[in-house]
Amino acid sequence: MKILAAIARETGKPFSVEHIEIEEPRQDEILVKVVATGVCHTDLVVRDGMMPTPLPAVLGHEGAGIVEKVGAGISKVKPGDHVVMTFNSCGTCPSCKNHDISYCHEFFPRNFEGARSDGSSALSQDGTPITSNFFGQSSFASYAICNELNVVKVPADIKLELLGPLACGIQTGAGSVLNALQVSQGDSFVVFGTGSVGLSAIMAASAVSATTIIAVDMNDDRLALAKSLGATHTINPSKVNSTEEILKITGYGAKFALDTTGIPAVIKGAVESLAPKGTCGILGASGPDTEISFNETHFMSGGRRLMGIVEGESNPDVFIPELIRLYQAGKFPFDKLIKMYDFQDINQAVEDSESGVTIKPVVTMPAA
Ligand code: CXF
Ligand code: ZN
Repeated sequence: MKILAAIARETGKPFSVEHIEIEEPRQDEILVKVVATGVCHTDLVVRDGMMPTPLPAVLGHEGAGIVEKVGAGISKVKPGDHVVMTFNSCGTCPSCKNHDISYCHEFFPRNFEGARSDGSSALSQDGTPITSNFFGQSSFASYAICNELNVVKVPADIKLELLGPLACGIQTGAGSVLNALQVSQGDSFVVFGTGSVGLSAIMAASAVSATTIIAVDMNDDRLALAKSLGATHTINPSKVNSTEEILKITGYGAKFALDTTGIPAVIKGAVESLAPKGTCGILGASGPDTEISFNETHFMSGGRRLMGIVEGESNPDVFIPELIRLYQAGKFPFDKLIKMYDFQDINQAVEDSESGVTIKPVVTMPAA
């Protein structure tokens, strides 16, 4: 079948919207008519050649759409179901067996290799294969093929266009708070970086009534937005020393910190801002050679902890519907982060995301 897709053809260059071909779904695959897809920082990292995903590629990994067709072996969803497509996993390794699927032992090949596990591609143009199956979906396209492990059924009574970002960026921020760090009522929590992940973390901390929620960012407009979404305090580290401020606000330091930037100096500050027995989560994808350091005595003597977090340690079949319920209850207004763009304008969406004009761009497919 012919589909419309945004192709990353050359490193660092804009996407090119073209017609290509998609195969029929195999017996263990699901064909989804894509309605909208969020743009995530990871799509841009891959476009920029910082991961070994081969180009030309159809990227996109926050897809939302309607099931069009299923292979004979599919029972989880049926044509007509509303779904989002999340990260892929193998389903059989020790992590997957233990429901820790974001730590799938095959996370990298299943999400970044850009092919089915047998090496084949579901996408081609004039007979030449194009990298497909990015995060088990490649959803910058009018149709995408996914599988039972990364498809999540969502209710049909909520605007589907909004839901794609729940499948990566928003579940990463909210899940880091609710699943990984397990921030709860009365806790103090500080987040470094107020992009879509950081702001989702703030909304989640607010939803569970953390008492002190501190947002740290150099951008005053973002700090104002963070406040409107539940931050109790904001700090601009270009104006004041953030560690000193956090110690002043909390007394002993924060019980929980979350770095969303992946910047070593920021992570150092996040660890230094922890109270004794406090935990710092890190989730930024900063490239394969980045190393971090912090003071050994301070870290050890306070029993402090550092935790790597992928995809908010989410079990998406459970967590995404939970986030939708919180949204419907008015406790998780993630729609405030989203701006919609026509699919044809995907490069404008990317530009606005990179300049900070838009927090979470979502590209919507033409109706026909
Ligand atoms: C990524 C972030 C870096 C680690 C792998 C998962 N998440 C999606 O954008
Ligand atoms: Zn992502």
